[in-house]
This record gives sequence, structure tokens and C-alpha cells, in this order.
Amino acid sequence: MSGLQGSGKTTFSGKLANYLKTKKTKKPLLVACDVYRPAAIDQLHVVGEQLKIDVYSDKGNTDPVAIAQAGIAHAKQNGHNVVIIDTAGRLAVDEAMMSEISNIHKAIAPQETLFVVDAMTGQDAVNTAKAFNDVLNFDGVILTKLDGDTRGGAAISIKSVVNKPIKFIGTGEKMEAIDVFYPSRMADRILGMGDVVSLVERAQEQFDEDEARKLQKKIAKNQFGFDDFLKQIQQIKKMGNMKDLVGMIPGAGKMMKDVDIDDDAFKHIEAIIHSMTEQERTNPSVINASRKKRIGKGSGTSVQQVNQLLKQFDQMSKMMKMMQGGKGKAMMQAMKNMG
Ligand SMILES: Nc1nc2c(ncn2[C@@H]2O[C@H](COP(=O)(O)OP(=O)(O)OP(=O)(O)O)[C@@H](O)[C@H]2O)c(=O)[nH]1
Ligand SMILES: [Mg+2]
Repeated sequence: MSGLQGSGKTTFSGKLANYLKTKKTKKPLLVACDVYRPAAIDQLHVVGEQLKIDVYSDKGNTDPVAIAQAGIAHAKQNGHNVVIIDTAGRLAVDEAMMSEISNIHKAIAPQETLFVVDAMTGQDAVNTAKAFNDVLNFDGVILTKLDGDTRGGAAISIKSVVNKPIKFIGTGEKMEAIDVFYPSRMADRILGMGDVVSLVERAQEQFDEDEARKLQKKIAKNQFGFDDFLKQIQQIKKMGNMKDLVGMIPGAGKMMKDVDIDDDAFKHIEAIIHSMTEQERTNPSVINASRKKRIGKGSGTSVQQVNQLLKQFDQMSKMMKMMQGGKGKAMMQAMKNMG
């Protein structure tokens, strides 16, 4: 993994390891080759712990080439079949960084050398890409931070200058915020058309057929409670942050550009549900005025907010019940009533 400081190498190393582990059932090892900042090594360990992926590091060692080689040996001994080597970046292209990354590259001859670049750096990204490519002749580009305001126009320039494919894009700080790069989608993005295809894909990834079937049964039996609701929220959250998701809806990205979407839009809802007792969650009809007061207090919200959630929940339960019964028309009417 090569690239300038802060471009997102460490983050992407984690994302890629996670992607390979879950989608391709590989057993990756992350190797920390940043010998300048002890915090950089810790950062990779934090990522590894979070993802339950092994990390190899050697804090006392100041030779990144030796660490990379030892990392590969460690992988062989421990049954890993992919090694991802995270390297140190510098603020700007300089000789020291180039010779360091080039030495690592020569010593380990990786199957794949990736260049990580921050999409927000705009046309500067092109010069950096060229400098790294001259030294490494890398195999592909990773474009990070595409969740920001940038449209990613640099993608086109980079491709035209180094003529290497863009392989993945990073769309957020979370470990799930990684997408395979599709030129047509990028073209749509640059033209501001949103990315419905990615949105549907993300929804499909999080969709759990068993859970859905269980849920259906519960709805049919009128047993859908707040615990199930909480589970649904958690699934939506796994799809990424709200601003990302909204940005994928055609037209919405532009419209919502200046609207501040709380990354944790469900915070209040979750707090309210967490303040309910088991009985209240499974049978919300027991929630009377004094219980509402208690729940509001416990969750740091107001009785109005509790009321609002209860009302929404009630409407949602009715709607789900209608969907079950196949009463399409009644459902449309209910949706209209909800505005
Ligand atoms: N919004 C957003 N932030 C990102 C993305 N990728 C990385 N970041 C953030 O960018 C910052 C720098 O990322 P790192 O992965 O530490 O960058 P690095 O290239 O390893 O930096 P050095 O190790 O200092 O060379 C961190 O705060 C990340 O959370 C992305 O796709 N979107
Ligand atoms: Mg790093």
C-alpha cells in the first residue's frame, strides 16, 4: 500500500482485509511498516482488533524492509494467504519516501502494488500518482474520501496520466465503506446522478434471509416489537452513514448537499428504546403517561419525542400488518394519511 501521508492507506488496508475475509473467504494478515510513528502501528492494531484480523508489527525495528519480510514469513507460518503491507507516507513526494517504498517493493515483489490517493486533493493527485508510478509501476489506484464534496474528477485525470485501473473507492471512515470501482458509476457521480446500484448492493449485502423470515412471522402474529425495530435500525446503520446513503439517491445528493445530516440519525430512537423495559418493548400498549415520563428522562429526550416514536411505531406496525394481508389499497391509503 503506497501513498502520501493521510491519503488513507492504513484505513484502506483494514477495509481491504475485511473485504477479502468476508467476500472471498481469505485469511489476510496486516503488516505495519510505518517505523516513524508508533501511533501508526497502534492504529493498525486497533483496526485489526476491530475486524478480528491478525496484525504483524515489530515496534523496536526501524527497518521497514526487514519488517515486511518478517511479516510475510509470519504469514506463511500461520496459514495466512494474503499479506497486506501498510507503509509510511510523507506530506509530499520526497526522495527518502520514494527510495523506502521502492526498497520494500523490490525486496518483497508483491503481486499487487496499490497507490492510495485522497480524491479531495483534486488535480494534485495526478502529480503524486505520476511520481509513485514512475518508481513503483503500481498495479492499481485506490481513490479514497469520495464521501466528501468532491465529485472525483481526479479519477479521470489519474487514469489518463498513469493508465492504471482504479480498483476500489473509499467512501467513509468506517470499515464497510469500500466499493469496487465502476467507471460508469463514477461517470454518473461526476454528472450528479447518484448511485442507486451501489445503494441496492449495500442493502442486499446486509440482508439476512433467515432474519427476514423470522420477522415476517412476527409481523403476521402481531408480535413485532421495539427489539425488532432496533435490529432493523442496526441493519440500516451497517449500510453506511446517512449522508452517504442519501447521496446515492439520484438528485438527493445535490438537494441535500448543504443539509446537515446527523451521522447518527437514530441516536434518539435508540436511546428511547434502550430506556424501555422488556415488557414495554414487546408490548408498547402498556406505555402510559408516567412510563413515558420515565422513558423520556432515562433517554435524555422529551415526552413529545417518546410520543412521536410510539406513534411512528404504531403506524409502521399497522402498515406491516396490511402488507402481510396483501391489502395493497389500504396500505397506500395509510401511507397517504402519514403524508
Ligand atoms: N471520509 C473519509 N475519511 C477517510 C477515508 N479513508 C480514510 N479516511 C480518514 O483519513 C484519515 C487518514 O487516514 P489513514 O488511513 O490514517 O491515512 P494513512 O495514509 O495511513 O496516513 P499515514 O499513515 O499518516 O501516511 C483518517 O482520519 C481516516 O479515518 C474515506 O474513504 N473517507
Ligand atoms: Mg497510516
